[in-house]
Amino acid sequence: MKQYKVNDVIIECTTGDIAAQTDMDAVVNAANAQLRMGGGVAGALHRTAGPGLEAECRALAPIAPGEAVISGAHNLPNQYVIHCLGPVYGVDKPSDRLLASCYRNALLLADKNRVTSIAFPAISTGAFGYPLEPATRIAVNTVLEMTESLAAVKCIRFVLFSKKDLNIYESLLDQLTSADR
Ligand code: AR6
Repeated sequence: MKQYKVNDVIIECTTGDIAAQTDMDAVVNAANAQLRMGGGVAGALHRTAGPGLEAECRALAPIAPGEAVISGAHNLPNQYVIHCLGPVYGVDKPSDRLLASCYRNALLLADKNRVTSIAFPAISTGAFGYPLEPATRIAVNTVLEMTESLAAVKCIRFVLFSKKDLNIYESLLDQLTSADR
């Protein structure tokens, strides 16, 4: 797995399943507003977590685009799930700011809860239609900016579904962090 170190935070990229990140304190859900099961990332996380996750989430819903809330992880191999509602591309505007808020708010919430490691999927790039390249630039730039102010979070992992998506993340991180390595 490729790793980058920025401001004492390790940033990693890998392909895989967000529901199988056994070494991470927290995983991020690309949620729907009602924090229900759904497909994609939300389906994978809720299926593995079991019905207790939906039950806990009832009191936290609904959330608005750009927001993040935290719950327990139930049967997932983590301590917490941080649920973010990404923007529906071209519908929830400004989509770029709302997507950046997801990453920022998720990291602020993680740090507040003393999470040391957190895994993100590519929020909004599936059912919500955000093109992967601009979404990657927002994800990576926001995470890089946030490394300056994080106290507890020491490892941030991007979990991508395909090798093609991974290559887009890695080439951007290569480009943006070359001065740090
Ligand atoms: N692990 C990692 N990445 C995944 C996984 C997985 N198990 N499954 C899909 N991806 P999406 P969104 C990738 O649709 O666009 C849901 O139904 C996928 O290839 O999960 O924010 C919710 O209920 C894509 O690149 O999230 C919401 O209604 C990325 O994860 C809505 O979809 C995000 O795809 C949220 O849509």
